[in-house]
Amino acid sequence: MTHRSEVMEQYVDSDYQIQSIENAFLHLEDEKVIDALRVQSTLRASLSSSLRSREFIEIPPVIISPLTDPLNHPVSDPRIKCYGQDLWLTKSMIFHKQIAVQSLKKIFIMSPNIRLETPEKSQSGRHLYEFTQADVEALEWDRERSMNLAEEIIIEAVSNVKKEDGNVLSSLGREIPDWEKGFRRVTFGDAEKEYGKDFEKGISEDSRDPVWIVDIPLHAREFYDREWDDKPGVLKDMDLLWPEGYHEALSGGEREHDLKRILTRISQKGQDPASFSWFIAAARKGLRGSSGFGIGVERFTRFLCGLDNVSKASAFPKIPGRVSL
Ligand code: ASN
Repeated sequence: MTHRSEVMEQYVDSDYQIQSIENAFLHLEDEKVIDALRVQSTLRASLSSSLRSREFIEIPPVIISPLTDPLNHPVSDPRIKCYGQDLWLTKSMIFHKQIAVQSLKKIFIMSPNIRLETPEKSQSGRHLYEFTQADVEALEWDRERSMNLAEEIIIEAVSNVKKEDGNVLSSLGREIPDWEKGFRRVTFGDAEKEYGKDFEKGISEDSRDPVWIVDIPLHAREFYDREWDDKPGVLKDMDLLWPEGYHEALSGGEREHDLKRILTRISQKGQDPASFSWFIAAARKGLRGSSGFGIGVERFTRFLCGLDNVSKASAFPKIPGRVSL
């Protein structure tokens, strides 16, 4: 029997930059990185205990699957062919969440995601091509309940980090105010009218508290978020923006679960239903509605610590366009 390894080549022609091994080790000696990882450890524990205390069950992450998030922006999709199946690295567990809540009802996953973003994203300070999201989903919850839960667990996490890592935050010169529940909400339409296309940056920079962006139009999102019955073309979804210019904190929404509507939405996006055959089979069997969200753990850490770059919130940061450990 012969063993053949399949090499997946992505961005082989791009102008990538090889990070030296010395730099990778120096990164782990950087005091800011050490502080950030300490804070992140408290953050993970807090998110997990907030969710567990509300009877959410943690399920293990899925790393490779025939089913993953199509996402609404171009990323390169590495595929592994094995056991006669095409498997993709997980970009998000959105469909697995929808399927798992049918029986588990309230779940969360500390989910590693791989998104091979274009190398230009290396300059954003906000992108890692391997990151973790705290991904949450609840059966028969509407968007309102998910937003309420997100506010509670975020406020609890900030308070726990201040309590347990107050000295770390002071050494970083970081002060975070105490927020009240009921974060401000702006519709996607109003945000765009006021700030133009790059409203995420404008709103985040102008705010001192987190801000919700709600009702994102269909063209700007994937097919799985549910459309309002009385507002066609507008989705029952939301993003949360961190204040002080730290951009996106989370994204989520109410999910489409009706087979006919799922098929229509896939075709509106010009996508191939064959890519989602496992999810379509689940919808054919019958899905109940759910809602949820995913919080970027490294971006949350970046905000908490006031870091200039999200790479400092990772022990082995994967920056698009760079090779690293
Ligand atoms: N986790 C997100 C959600 O729950 C989806 C994503 O990461 N694309 O909506």
